[in-house]
Amino acid sequence: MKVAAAIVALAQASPAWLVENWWQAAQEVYAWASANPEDFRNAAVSMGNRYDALWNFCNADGSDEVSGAEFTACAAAAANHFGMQEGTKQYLYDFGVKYWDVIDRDGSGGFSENEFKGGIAAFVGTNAKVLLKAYDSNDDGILSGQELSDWRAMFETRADKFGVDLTPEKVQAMQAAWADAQTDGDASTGTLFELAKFQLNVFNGLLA
Ligand SMILES: [Ca+2]
Ligand SMILES: [Ca+2]
Ligand SMILES: [Ca+2]
Repeated sequence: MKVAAAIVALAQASPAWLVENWWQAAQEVYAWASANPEDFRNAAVSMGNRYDALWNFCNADGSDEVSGAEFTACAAAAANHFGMQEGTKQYLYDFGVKYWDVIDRDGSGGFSENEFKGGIAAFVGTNAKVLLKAYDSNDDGILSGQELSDWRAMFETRADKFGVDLTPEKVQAMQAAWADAQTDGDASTGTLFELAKFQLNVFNGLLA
């Protein structure tokens, strides 16, 4: 399932650029979520049941929390499942560790389903911000026109490099994920929220 890795593989994929911008984006998402908890919660909740496959994937024992051990195992399994590279597969895990206390709001030592959703929303939100940093050349906060073409071209290059066979079924599934992610009714643009939702759709689709 290297297709997901190729989607989040980023333009200026020099490790230093990615590390710097990814963690900066994570901080920006955190700062925004802290300042606007209601808006963040609404955005996270509006993604509905698109978390379910990830939740089931991580919640190995089917209890009402993802424990620390389950999360650690799940981050490693996701890295393999999605074909993440060594350099990038650490992100999900490091993100969980670094923001553990923020995500585990009630301090129970595990993630409830709602806490988990908040954490995943922040994670795909961070990836979406990095995509904007990489491709939003006119700096208007959305991807459109040539920017989307550039992203797509980079995706195809990376997919090819990772040995992903972009079958018509996969392309169709991604187009459906993109269409489903639209909240402004305009599939020719990708807002921050749409980019986040698109990734969640892809992850969910690959696991379902
Ligand atoms: Ca908790
Ligand atoms: Ca733009
Ligand atoms: Ca749009």
